[in-house]
Amino acid sequence: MSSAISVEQQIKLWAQELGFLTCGFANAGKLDAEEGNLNQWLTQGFHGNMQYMENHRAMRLDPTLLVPGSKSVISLAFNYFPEISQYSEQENTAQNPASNDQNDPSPDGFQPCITNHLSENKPLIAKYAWGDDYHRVIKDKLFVLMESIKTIHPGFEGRAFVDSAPVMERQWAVKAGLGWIGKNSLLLRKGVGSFFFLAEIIGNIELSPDQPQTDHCGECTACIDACPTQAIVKPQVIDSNKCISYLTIEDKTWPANSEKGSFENKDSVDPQKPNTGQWAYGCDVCQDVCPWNRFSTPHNESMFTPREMVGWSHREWEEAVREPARIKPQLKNSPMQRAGLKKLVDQIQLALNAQPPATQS
Ligand code: B12
Ligand code: SF4
Ligand code: SF4
Repeated sequence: MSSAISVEQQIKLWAQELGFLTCGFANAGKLDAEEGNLNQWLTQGFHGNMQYMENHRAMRLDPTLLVPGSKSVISLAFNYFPEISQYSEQENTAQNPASNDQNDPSPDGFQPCITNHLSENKPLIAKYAWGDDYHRVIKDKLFVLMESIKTIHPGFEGRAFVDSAPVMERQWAVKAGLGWIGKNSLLLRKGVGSFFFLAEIIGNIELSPDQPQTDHCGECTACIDACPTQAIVKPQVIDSNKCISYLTIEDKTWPANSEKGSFENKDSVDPQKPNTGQWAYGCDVCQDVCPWNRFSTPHNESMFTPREMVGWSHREWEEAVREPARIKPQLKNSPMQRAGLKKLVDQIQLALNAQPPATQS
């Protein structure tokens, strides 16, 4: 390490070299301010049947219980915004920002890419899931970063996390100065948007904390207004039971109710559950409409190269539903395995049956 730069600067440099969008530091300790809100969210049942969200509550609020002896949280963001769009044949740059001024994210005149839906309804897959499983891809980079830290701090010990542990990742990202939590509850970063994963290294060295950024949502409510199922019940609060992402990824009782036997057609779907429309896996609506996402630029991570199925036509999807063996190879090393093939096939069928939303001009 060059003595001209600090340990913090050196870690940020290594993170950048590994392809992370940004990296920041926070002192490890209890997230006192979050305790009441987390308890309230769980008491209201907003976690649906994600039982794991009820577990390890003390650890979730305090990383020093998860990683004993830890002093700092190194928070990192990794871009997954793809070059192509499922909504149109054009590239994602077709979002045609009304303004490129990073200080003026005014939604006025902004053409979110969601309005470019094809008239042909094909099943939509959330962008984060188009490539190889991010858990593995990003964790490997975190391990490399930890090894680098050891070269300047031989006594360094830490653990790496990506969406895999009781860690309040967005709250730590805020503390580490990566961005602010938007009304859609996701971490947003000025000049970048929100199409990135969060990850952390929780370790035993002290690092100077970064300054939190201010909130830049302002008067905008585009995500709340656009959510197809009204799952954003108030700013920053998601009722998972209503969220398409939850239904299509996490809720193993949907769309086929295991008690009622297998899913046959859309009429057998529980009418009490929200309509997931064209979304076969995950949902990007509250990000697609966010004016800050006009600043998204494509990632250059080869492991996130989209699976062929992302570009399939309506007919190809119909064939795949009739013959799920065609889908199976597409799921190799994919985060979409989380849903399981059967649930996924049911959701693709539902999406094929869905009415495409009226194209806005
Ligand atoms: C559970 C979970 C979900 C659930 C619940 C969503 C949620 N917002 O919590 C479901 C399945 C719905 C989900 C969906 C998605 N997720 Co998710 N998810 C998680 C996970 C595992 C835990 C989040 C968590 O702790 N939730 C618990 C609640 C309590 O936390 P919270 O939302 O921040 O709640 C706060 C507010 O509700 C507030 N609050 C409560 N009551 C009140 C009252 C008032 C008045 C106020 C002001 C506030 C308030 O306080 C709470 C605590 O601070 C994280 C990974 C991690 N370990 O952090 C990924 C994570 C948040 N998900 C992620 C992604 C990418 C998604 C999707 C975009 C995927 C997709 N395209 O389909 C969607 C987006 C949906 C959305 N708008 O949130 C990324 C987000 C990256 C980013 N840029 O922010 C994460 C960080 C994973 C990762 N490592 O990258 N997810
Ligand atoms: S992911 Fe979709 S359903 Fe969930 S809050 Fe966002 S827009 Fe609503
Ligand atoms: S759409 Fe608007 S309110 Fe929602 S997160 Fe983006 S800037 Fe904030």
